[in-house]
Amino acid sequence: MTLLNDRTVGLPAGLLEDLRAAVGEQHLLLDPDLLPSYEQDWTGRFSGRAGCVVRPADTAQVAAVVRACAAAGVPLVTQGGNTGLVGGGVPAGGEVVLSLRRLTALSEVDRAAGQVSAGAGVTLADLQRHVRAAGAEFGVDFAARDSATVGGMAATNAGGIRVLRYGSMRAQVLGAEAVLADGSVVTRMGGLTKDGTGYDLVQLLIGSEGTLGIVTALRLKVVPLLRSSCVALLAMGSTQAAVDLLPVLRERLPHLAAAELFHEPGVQLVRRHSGLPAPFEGDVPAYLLLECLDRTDPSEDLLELVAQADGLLDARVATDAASARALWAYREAHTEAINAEGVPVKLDVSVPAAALPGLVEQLPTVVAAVAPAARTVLFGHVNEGNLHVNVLDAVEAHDAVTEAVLQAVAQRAGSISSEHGVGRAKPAWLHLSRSTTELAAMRAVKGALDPQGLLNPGVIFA
Ligand code: 2HG
Ligand code: ZN
Repeated sequence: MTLLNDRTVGLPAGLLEDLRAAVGEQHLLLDPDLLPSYEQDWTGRFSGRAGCVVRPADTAQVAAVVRACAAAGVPLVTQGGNTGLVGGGVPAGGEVVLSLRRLTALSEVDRAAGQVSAGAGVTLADLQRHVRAAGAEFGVDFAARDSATVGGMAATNAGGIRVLRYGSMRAQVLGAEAVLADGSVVTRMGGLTKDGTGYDLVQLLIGSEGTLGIVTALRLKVVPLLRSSCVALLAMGSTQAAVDLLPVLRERLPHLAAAELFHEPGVQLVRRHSGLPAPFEGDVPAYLLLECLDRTDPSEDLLELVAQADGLLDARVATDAASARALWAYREAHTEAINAEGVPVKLDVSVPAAALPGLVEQLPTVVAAVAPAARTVLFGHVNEGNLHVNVLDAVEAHDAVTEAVLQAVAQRAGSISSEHGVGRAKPAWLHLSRSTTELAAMRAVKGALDPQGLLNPGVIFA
């Protein structure tokens, strides 16, 4: 039976038949009741109608879908776990949504090479469980681990809480399989750590947000599994004091695995929605969460640092796994607590570390100038100068808030997107971080690899 609805009537005749042949009746979704979860991001900030959704099972089926869409001239939007925060995996209207969540193959961990192969649809949590069972660890971690997929993480060059130790997603990727815009397949899954044979196509795809090709599998580095952890939550006298501590942390804590910064407005929201008790008595100017990971107990070094840290007002050190999780909750629950309050203007920026305290101080004023009733919540990954700027009660001033914040970032030689990508949210501001020459080169690459503009149109470039 062919189910036609007002979405699919826009698709050229024959395309639905080709898509059905490519993925099978069951995995071509046309029923309007089944589509909404693919048509909206979970924050409720981006939505658009899908022409249909296809759920291929492997690279060959992805290639068949892309060939069919290319022949029909119909654009595609690739989607993983749909945890993206810039609208890069949500249709704008009428595209074929290509969900890669069924590509869940995992290879055995190659102990000799320290590598594993994963299908694009493997969630971060499943990858972590898989490699841990083999006595290894994966070098990227963040709060959306249960839903985010490795394909989406590669597409956005995801960062998270372990970047200071292991680098972002790009640093974990040693190979990939990808379907190009004409349906041809590039397979470089050999995992060579040294390979000087010309352009690095795999790395070109990382961070390209599905605009240059569709990554269907990845060859990933694994890192040692370190079971001894020590977590401390520091109440700092100021953001400046937290930033001033960075060189000391790097010098004194060789096992440092996370350094997260947040502030009182975020903690208040987290407490309101989680019921967590106040971590310290009274308001705290800046919170710094530190985690050390090692083979043997790293707590001595961390305790020593805590005892001597300049600008420290108070500290809590977790002595067991449950109390470590409790301290992490103050940081990890930020995103959900913010969303429980309403739809935020959400920006992800980075500046040189030395410029971070000035930006933290200036942003609430900059926002208030264009949205007087707004509540600004700032948190992020302090070592990378990466700040998550969430502004509540300001949706009607979305573009003005975005403009004001991103200009303040650009004035400090920062990036308008640190780890979430450009997506559909920020193409209009890309020029603040990229020169005209760079943008022209990027467009040339896009034009060469996707001349019909079929892959994620409207993402990165307006
Ligand atoms: C995090 O660090 C994520 O928790 C999400 O990058 C940030 O919700 C956000 O703004
Ligand atoms: Zn983050």
